[in-house]
Amino acid sequence: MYKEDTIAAIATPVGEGGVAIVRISGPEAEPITRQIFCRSRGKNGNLRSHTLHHGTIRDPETGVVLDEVLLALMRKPRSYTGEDVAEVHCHGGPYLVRQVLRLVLACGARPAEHGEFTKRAFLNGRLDLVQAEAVLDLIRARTEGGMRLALGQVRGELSKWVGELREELLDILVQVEAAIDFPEEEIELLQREELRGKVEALRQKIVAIIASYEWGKLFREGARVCIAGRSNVGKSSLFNALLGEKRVIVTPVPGTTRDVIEESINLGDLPVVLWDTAGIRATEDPVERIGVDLSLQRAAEAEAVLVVMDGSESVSPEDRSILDAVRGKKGLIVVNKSDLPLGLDLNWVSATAPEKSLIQVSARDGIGLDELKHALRELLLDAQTESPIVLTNVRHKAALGRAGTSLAAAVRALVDGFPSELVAVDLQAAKDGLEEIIGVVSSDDILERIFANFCLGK
Ligand SMILES: Nc1nc2c(ncn2[C@@H]2O[C@H](COP(=O)(O)OP(=O)(O)OP(=O)(O)O)[C@@H](O)[C@H]2O)c(=O)[nH]1
Ligand SMILES: [Mg+2]
Repeated sequence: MYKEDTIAAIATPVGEGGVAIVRISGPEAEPITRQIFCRSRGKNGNLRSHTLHHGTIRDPETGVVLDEVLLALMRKPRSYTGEDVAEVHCHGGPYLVRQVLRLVLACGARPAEHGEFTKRAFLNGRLDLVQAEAVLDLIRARTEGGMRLALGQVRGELSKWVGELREELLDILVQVEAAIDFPEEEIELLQREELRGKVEALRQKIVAIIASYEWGKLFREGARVCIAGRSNVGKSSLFNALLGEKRVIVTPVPGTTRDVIEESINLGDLPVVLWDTAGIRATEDPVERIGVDLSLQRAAEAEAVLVVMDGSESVSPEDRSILDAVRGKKGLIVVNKSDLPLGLDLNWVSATAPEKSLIQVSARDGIGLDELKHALRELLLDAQTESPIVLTNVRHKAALGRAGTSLAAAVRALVDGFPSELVAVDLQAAKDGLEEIIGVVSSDDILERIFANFCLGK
């Protein structure tokens, strides 16, 4: 499984802070700590587990005191990793905490690899694979929504669901395998029909959860929204207004924005990655032309586009070509400069892009922005049904996809009257897919890949 050595890392972010934590895990965690820690009252004696001890860290070689610290000792198995864990809470100076770590390593610990603490927690059965991965999502969550989803998975909601599905599948598998072991009990027609119903019901459940992935992904990674339109209509002004700060340059000169600028905003609990782009127009300038190509490319990639039009001017050929380019794409028409007299034929716009709602705003005066944000959120979450269990991880989605495909094959084998052995093979494959998710079966390289994404000290 893994080498039972003792690992250590700084568990808090680099930089100055109130406290910084050096985390140590493994059989030598306590002996190493005892070499460098000195309890403030008397001798170290029996350091109680799951208790904070006040004292100093000193270099055992020179006797020099490095810092005044709190030490938390958590003896196995009730610790994050399931091994003996010690955490030294020292003052949060980057130099200081590195010195403490240096001492710990000098006393025999090895620097931990990315995610190694969480990997050990998994290998020791403290967490299953879904929960371990969700720890990473929790750390990375940027909004309430993302955090809620991750926390649900850390607590094991998805694992429980997959576990129940696996149990149901095992029940079915037992029936099918009985028919293999006792050929005279080859599955009866009636039983086949009953089994088919059960397998199909399982498959439906999986399909429904796979559909929740898109929804979960929006919350985890943020929805990508591209602001597009011809030059000078106020795209950058709108970008700044939505952001609430003067992030990009705004000028009356057409062709101000040349590159794609990216920033994050939250629409309630939904994180959004917002792109400001170069105005789309025919241009001889090679730099600007690259920008224009990029705008169109990003508009195609995004989950939704905000097509900005200048409400004070009539429709131009560029406006037409942009509306054409994003036809069929999820989006809104943002008619900007509502503080100026209306010069745009709104009826024409609605008739030309009937699938996109039209919203009038003034980026300059901040009018209509709340309505725009509300409509954008609705649009992004449209048709994405909230399900009790939400998939957020592409690995889980792929494994469930494989399980679903195998179940579909099993249904077909049952309908076509194939021998029980063949039905069992498909069911077994579906079971493997489910077990891969929670890590009942997992290969080393899958684990490597998963934990490499973690930070050091986690
Ligand atoms: N009156 C009025 N002027 C606006 C509004 N929004 C933007 N403008 C003006 O329109 C001009 C162009 O604004 P930008 O935000 O730079 O437009 P853009 O679409 O990003 O332009 P490019 O980057 O060149 O494609 C500037 O002079 C802005 O001050 C608005 O709501 N009302
Ligand atoms: Mg601009």
